[in-house]
Amino acid sequence: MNSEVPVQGAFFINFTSLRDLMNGLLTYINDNEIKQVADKIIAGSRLSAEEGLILYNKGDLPLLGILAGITRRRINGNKAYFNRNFHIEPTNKCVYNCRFCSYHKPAGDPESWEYNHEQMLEIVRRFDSTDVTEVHIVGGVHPTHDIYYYAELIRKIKEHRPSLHIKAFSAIELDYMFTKAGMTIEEGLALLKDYGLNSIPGGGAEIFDAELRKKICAEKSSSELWLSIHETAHKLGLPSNATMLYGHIETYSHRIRHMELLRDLQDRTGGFNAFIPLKYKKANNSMGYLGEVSVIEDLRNYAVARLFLDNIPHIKAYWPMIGRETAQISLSFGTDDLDGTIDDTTRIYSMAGAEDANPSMSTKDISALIREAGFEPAERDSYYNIK
Ligand code: V47
Ligand code: SF4
Repeated sequence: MNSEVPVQGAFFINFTSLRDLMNGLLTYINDNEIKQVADKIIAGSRLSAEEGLILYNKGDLPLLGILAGITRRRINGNKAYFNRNFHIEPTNKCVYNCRFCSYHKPAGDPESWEYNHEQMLEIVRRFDSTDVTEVHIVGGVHPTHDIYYYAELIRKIKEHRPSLHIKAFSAIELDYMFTKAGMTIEEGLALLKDYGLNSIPGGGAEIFDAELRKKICAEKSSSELWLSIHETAHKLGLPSNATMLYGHIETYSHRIRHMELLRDLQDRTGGFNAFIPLKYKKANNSMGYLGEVSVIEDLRNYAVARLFLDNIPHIKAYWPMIGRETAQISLSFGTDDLDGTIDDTTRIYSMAGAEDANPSMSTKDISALIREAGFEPAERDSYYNIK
């Protein structure tokens, strides 16, 4: 039997000698704490919050890359996933006013928009002759569009293209719809599922610490509500994603606590498909004076997420936000999913100053980018079945 398995990018080592290799590497590290954490990772043990913090505080980029590379290969082998998708952003009018948001505009603003059902179906019809498999629908929290408006939209999209997977509405949009309709979370989600909703995207999580939430998105639904909506969705058979907005005023402890709450929920339900770290982008919002964290910090953060979230199968590098090159490099720091082809259908990040102003990649482009990084492209559906 050939025991050679890929461990890091293009070079290959024998797994039986992994401990020897790591022992060799670890002799160059003078810090006992980080050595012990590295040992636990190699043994495949769960990290405590304290150990996660040690990684953030003391783990240098090369070590984190090697450790996250080992873990990502245990979970996902050499595969890097992507899908064929497009977005619909129904409106950027929003009743809230998150300080980091560059997207929402008040009604009457020349940059505000609001699509009706027919205009959104027109976007769906544009993809009729293509083999997209998923539509991602997220927008602002519109003051008057209620749950029936969105349920009807889902019904019409499904009627037009039954096989299209509908991943729609952040927990924040859902909370507003349910409250307005006087429904419980369970009733609201069951209704949308009945109309054809298939899964829930990860937005609105931001950072779960209540004090920070007061400072950056005071009006938004609480962390408890966000978690409760996702937990209920999982129980109803709707999988979801989780995000974390990082690189603003949070500390490493806030990031670890955020991920710990997700890991606890995932232990209970198993319903999260992917974790998506979202780097704070500074253009056109009121927190721009903070600047942005470096690409080194992005890569360290991906790696710690991969190492800490041992029960969430996929770590997504959302390429329209961080750019193709960072997304490509991130594959060597624990990520295994690059999201999808997008086809220039999202404005959320271009308005916040994203690297890619007109995000669109063909499956050929994504596959080439993945191969160049030493990984194996895997086109997936929305449940991560390989197509
Ligand atoms: O919740 C808003 C973030 C999120 C900024 O589930 C910003 O597959 C950075 O959740 N800088 C919405 N981030 C987008 C989202 C998402 C994206 C891609 C894939 C999936 C998925 C979900 O965008 C918001 C907020 O955290 N955001 N403004 C900004 N200036
Ligand atoms: Fe509204 Fe979402 Fe922007 Fe907050 S992040 S202001 S909820 S669109």
